[in-house]
Amino acid sequence: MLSGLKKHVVSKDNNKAKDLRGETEYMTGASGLTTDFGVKIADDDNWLRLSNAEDIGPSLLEDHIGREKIHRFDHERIPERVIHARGAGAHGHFRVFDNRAAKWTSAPVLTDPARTTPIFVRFSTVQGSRGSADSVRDVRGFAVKFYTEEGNWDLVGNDIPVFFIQDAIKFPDLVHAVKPEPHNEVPQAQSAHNNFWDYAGLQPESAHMIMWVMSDRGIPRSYRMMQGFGVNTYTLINAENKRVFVKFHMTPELGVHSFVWDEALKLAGQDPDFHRKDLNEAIESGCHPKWTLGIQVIEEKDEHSFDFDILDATKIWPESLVPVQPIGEFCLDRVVEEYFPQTEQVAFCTSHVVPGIGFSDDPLLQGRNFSYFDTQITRLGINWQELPINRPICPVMNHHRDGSSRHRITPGSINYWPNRENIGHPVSPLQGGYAEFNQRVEGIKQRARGAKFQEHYNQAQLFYNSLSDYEKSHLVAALSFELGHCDDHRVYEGYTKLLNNIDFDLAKTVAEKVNGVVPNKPLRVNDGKTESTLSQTHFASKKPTIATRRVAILIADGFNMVEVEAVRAALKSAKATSWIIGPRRGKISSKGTIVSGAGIVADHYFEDQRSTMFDALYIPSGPEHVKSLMVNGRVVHWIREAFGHCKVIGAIGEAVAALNHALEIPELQLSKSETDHVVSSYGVVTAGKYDVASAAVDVLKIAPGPK
Ligand code: HDD
Repeated sequence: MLSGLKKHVVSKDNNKAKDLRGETEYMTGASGLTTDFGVKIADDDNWLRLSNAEDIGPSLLEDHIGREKIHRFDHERIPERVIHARGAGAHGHFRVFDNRAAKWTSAPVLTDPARTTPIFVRFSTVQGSRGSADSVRDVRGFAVKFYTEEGNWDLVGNDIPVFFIQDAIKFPDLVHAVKPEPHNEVPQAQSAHNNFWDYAGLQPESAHMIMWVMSDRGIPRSYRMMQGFGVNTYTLINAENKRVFVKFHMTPELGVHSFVWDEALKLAGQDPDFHRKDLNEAIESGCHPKWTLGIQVIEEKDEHSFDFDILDATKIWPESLVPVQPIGEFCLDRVVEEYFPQTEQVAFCTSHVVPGIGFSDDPLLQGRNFSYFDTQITRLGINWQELPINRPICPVMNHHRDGSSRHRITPGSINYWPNRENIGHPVSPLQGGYAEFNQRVEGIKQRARGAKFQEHYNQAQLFYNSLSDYEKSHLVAALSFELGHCDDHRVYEGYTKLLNNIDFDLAKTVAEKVNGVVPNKPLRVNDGKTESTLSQTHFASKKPTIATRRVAILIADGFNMVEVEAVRAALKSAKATSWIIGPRRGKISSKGTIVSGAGIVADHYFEDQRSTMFDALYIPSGPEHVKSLMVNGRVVHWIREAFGHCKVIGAIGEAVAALNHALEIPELQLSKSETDHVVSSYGVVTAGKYDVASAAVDVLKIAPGPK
């Protein structure tokens, strides 16, 4: 139960936190309202105007206080990120386990176990605008800024280990195709439209990535339950100037879990901020999300030993060939104090690496290294690196000067190199200066990609084969949903044809659903190969825990208070959160005390929350309360919907009848007597009578499976 976290010292007072504190100004009641230039304001409600007792006259341009307020407001918005516009961030810290990575890299952030490196992480969706919903089907961004003592290192990754395209030159087309269509700006935060599937069908290199996005990975239950991947191939350089190729992996302690599709769709309307709130709720309750940082390493001599190109971002390095080696861990322990200066103004660049970490010739990474810096100039201005959230914790000294919104003051007459004072001089690699790896390169200048870059379906098939049956059925449903939203026959016919390169059954099932091209024979043989780490089930069952899971307790007047208190205590000790949902937000009387008024105050009522917002449902006993629950259509819907979304449901005594009434599933095993205690294969836990001793066990039984 998050035991690892206890060992992990919370470093709220790290160097970056101290740095940001210097910029933090608390508003207090004591000091009065002032202008931006510090003059106290006497009237903030009335524009200066000519008026008399009867008539309001014209407003005066002279009112510098009124003008300042409107000017500031008029310019509050900056361009949102062209992609990954919607995000949520948090602060934390990273530490390596030991110096095992020293054989590959000289970067102290990856090798010095005595160091704690402050980090800032921003999670995001890709397609939607800043105000779109969290739960939509999409790739999730997973960008980590390490504030190292040698400068900032940005690992700008996703929750999916591959990408849609191999070459950065295609990126604008990909983004144009997935974003809302240009003529009507529809749809928002969705890839389910003609342009995206048109593009995907004509770009078979995206096939592998499409399999991932259409799988349950595209609808994660929480940012805290996602893997993160650097995706591109980077390099590590050691003290002897030897280089290896590397891929970065981030594996969550809580396992990898997803919504079911119907849940995600509904949540987009019912609670569009679900992931953002979930992240803050967990951090504030002390359950700091944690990931292990692992690396896959390929020696230079083995670069060409695989049947895929290791610099191709549409390919994984299968873990059975190249194992992931855990080297450290990071956790998020502090929420942002204000969204805009931190989560909105944070800016990542793949080109920001520190000595000991380098790039590869991965053609996608090469283009990214140009694009990120460039986009920050549009978004934040040329001095974006001076913004508090972006500036490093180590000294910055150079001859860059001026530009819009320059903050730093650099006294002295020297702003160039070389200079007579030797100020701001380059530093040798031995003293920490960044040196590019001396790579030998030969070639012909041409627009071309290597032979292995031409193969697009092997790993798409490997991914599909590796899914469990229910994951496959979710994938089919997702593809059918998306193609079903395309009304141009060339689009859905084209994509269903392409699917037959991956798997015949997959292509046939989807094509039959969406009126696509139903194949009569496979285009390619399915070799049946699998890779266990590609299925979410691989990560879900390692350390089952209900920590941070949200449990709704449904009650009405006459509920059994003893049971509710005992279950809440058991949930609390397991670090889960429970919420009382009743017929009204207010006091609900407990069994036998309806007259005297004892009871519990409900956090919410049946209408203002929905089952989609919780991981499990619990209904205590009590004849009167169960009677009123059973005749409440909304409660019946709560139970049915939770069951349909594979949530764990617990019921005691009379409440068992409420489940029977709502679900009407004859084969569902429920307790039939006072001594009966049944855990059904559907994840429904029922008991005839409440037994305090077994409460803790029940709680553990509702640990979520690989949903
Ligand atoms: Fe990108 C943002 C991840 C390919 C160009 N990207 C952005 C963010 C993430 C990624 C997580 C949000 C960062 C934040 O929270 O501020 N991008 C990826 C991954 C890729 C990838 C994992 C494939 C391996 N990206 C990619 C390419 C290009 C870009 C090929 C351009 C050639 N990405 C951008 C961008 C963004 C961006 C336009 C928009 C906002 C920003 O950079 O800061 O420059």
